[in-house]
Amino acid sequence: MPYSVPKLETYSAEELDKAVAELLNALQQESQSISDETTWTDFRNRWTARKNGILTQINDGWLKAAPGPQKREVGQRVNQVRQRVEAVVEETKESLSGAGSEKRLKAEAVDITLPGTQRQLGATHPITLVMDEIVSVFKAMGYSVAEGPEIETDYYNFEALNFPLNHPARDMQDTIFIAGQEKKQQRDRLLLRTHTSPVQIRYMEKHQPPVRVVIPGRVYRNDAPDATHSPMFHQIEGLAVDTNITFSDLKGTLDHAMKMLFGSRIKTKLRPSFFPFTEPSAEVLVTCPFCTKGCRVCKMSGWIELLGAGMVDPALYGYVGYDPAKVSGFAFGMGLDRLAAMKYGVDDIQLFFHGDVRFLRQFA
Ligand code: FA5
Repeated sequence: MPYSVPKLETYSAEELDKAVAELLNALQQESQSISDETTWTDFRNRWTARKNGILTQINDGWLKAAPGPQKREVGQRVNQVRQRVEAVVEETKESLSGAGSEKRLKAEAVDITLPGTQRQLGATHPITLVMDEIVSVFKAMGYSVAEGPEIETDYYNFEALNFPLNHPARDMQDTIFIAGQEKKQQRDRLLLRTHTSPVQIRYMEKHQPPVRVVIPGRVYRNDAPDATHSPMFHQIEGLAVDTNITFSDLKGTLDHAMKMLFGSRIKTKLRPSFFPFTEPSAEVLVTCPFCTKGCRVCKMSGWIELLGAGMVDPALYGYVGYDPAKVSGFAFGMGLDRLAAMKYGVDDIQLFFHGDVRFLRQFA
């Protein structure tokens, strides 16, 4: 017989004791027949449903109907019963989900003795290989390494490097500008940096001489892609500022670096050039590492042009608060993509950026 709430006659302590004991006994028994979510829900509703649940029934049938003097006593008993019922409902729910999670654990068990999924390891990209190699050559000479933002202001990319506003020197590098900058002053307008030279200014703003730093990174120009051009390419910048730095320091440093990179037989020579931020400026050429008499790579000349360089134009020191009467320095900048192409005998720099695994695997 399923339990049903009895009517109380006398509301005496004995009658209450007996009724409560029967009720708790029924609660205990019914809770033991819970086997799954559905039987638990039925159980919970039967005991706690607001409308006609057993708790509601004892509230109405026992407490509300109790004569005034016994209300207090009956109220206490009803409360105890309520707490007990709620606790049993909660406990049975918990043990049910415990059983469920055990079932799930069993179903989802993993055999850890099986071999795992093999993930292939990547390898360093050839441009990064060359970049790392050059950085380590300069690190060995005591240079630090710095980086700067690829989205740059006109001020750092041009103005502070002595490219005057509206000067045709700006056309030397075809710039990719960020849209919607017209309302800003020219010097604050954003662009994709066309070279790593703006980091010279950023670095000198933050560091006092002596400065010796190399700055690798990505740069961007509005150049149509072909075998020797890419709209995104890589440069490494060098900067040394101290007292009494001379042009022969520049030549000696670059000559040593090129020998470290290409071998001790390599020679360097300088040819006059122009950059707004160096004075005097030079192009640096190295003897062809691939031949002694002339070949396809050096276009039969025996020499390869590798980088731009020069003495830091003293005008730059004014922008960063250095005293041009006290310090001097040199800077250089090298394109890494053409260098990597030359080093690995690749005839089109586009291959570096297509992400074709068959090409990249050769450098792994
Ligand atoms: C400069 O960018 C100067 N900032 C270098 C410099 C630094 C000079 C410090 C003096 C002192 P230039 O515009 O020549 O220089 O570019 C340098 C190198 O970038 C070139 O020699 C070339 O190797 C590479 N380069 C230029 N445009 C491209 C391109 N579209 N794709 C691939 N490489 C490029």
